Amino acid sequence: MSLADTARALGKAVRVLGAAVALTFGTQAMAAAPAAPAAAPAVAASESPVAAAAPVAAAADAAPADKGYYTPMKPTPGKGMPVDKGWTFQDQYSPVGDQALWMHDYILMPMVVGISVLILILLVVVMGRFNKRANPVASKTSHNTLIEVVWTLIPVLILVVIAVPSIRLLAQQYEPAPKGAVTVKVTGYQWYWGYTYPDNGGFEVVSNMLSEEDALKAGEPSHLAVDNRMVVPAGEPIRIQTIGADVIHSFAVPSLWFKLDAVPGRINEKVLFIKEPGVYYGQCSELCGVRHGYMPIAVEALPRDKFEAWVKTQPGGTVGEAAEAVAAAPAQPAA
Ligand SMILES: [Cu+2]
Repeated sequence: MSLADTARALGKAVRVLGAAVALTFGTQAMAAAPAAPAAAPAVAASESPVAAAAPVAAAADAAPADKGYYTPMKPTPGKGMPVDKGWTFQDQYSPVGDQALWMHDYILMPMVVGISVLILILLVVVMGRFNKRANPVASKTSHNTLIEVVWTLIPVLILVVIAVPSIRLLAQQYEPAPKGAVTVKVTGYQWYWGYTYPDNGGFEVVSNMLSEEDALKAGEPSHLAVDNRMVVPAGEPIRIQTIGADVIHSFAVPSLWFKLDAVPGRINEKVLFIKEPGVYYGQCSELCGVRHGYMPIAVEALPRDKFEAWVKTQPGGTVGEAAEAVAAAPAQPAA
């Protein structure tokens, strides 16, 4: 056992003893049910402190959940944000993004490059072999059935090959969120975002861009960091609804392959699935006025328990039965 392990074990043993004392004197602060069985092994804490401490530590962590707790997550450099000298898509953190990026990398780009090179070669050949100098007497050929069939069929086949993954991807993006999914209503304002949680008490989070100075101080990318993020659970489908309060905005997060216009007078809806916890940045992507470039988006995906703890920190924030049903439901399969 290293020195650090010993210190940690000692710390936990102290916590176990503290819990035992609290129970003895009937302190109500402790969550009684999970802590009670843990109190018994407290006597043996000096012998096997790690094993005995585990349930108590869990109880201690769970205790403040009733009032909720939240510490903004530090973004991971290069994840969910643009990178220096980046020239292609950002890494993807949603199943739709994985499939779309695969289609771009393995279907579209090879075809585009192949066709461009083929056409370039054909052009050069035609310029060299069929110019006026090489053919003083012009050919009178006007039809060639074989060539005409070939140059009709090949493009048709190419389009069919593109159509299959393309339509599959499109259909996947139109799949509605399952019943009971967390709903976030995203409202675009001139020039900031509002995130309303109708299933969790109806509170609205108003999100404004941080100044460059404040963003860098917080260790976040400037012009992308915000004061209040849109917090959502990771690993489950989320129902995003967008609307514009004044003009058309567009809610777009490149690393989640998500873009949905926010139009005044109508609600647009699309499912968002974030594979893992993290901070993902985006921007308004519809020219909406003078400060269009200064209304960034920051989405923070958290494990469900931490998301619920965040909800409880919000004014009137509740975690209802609908939210529990989603947690129990099987997650959307990765494509
Ligand atoms: Cu906008």
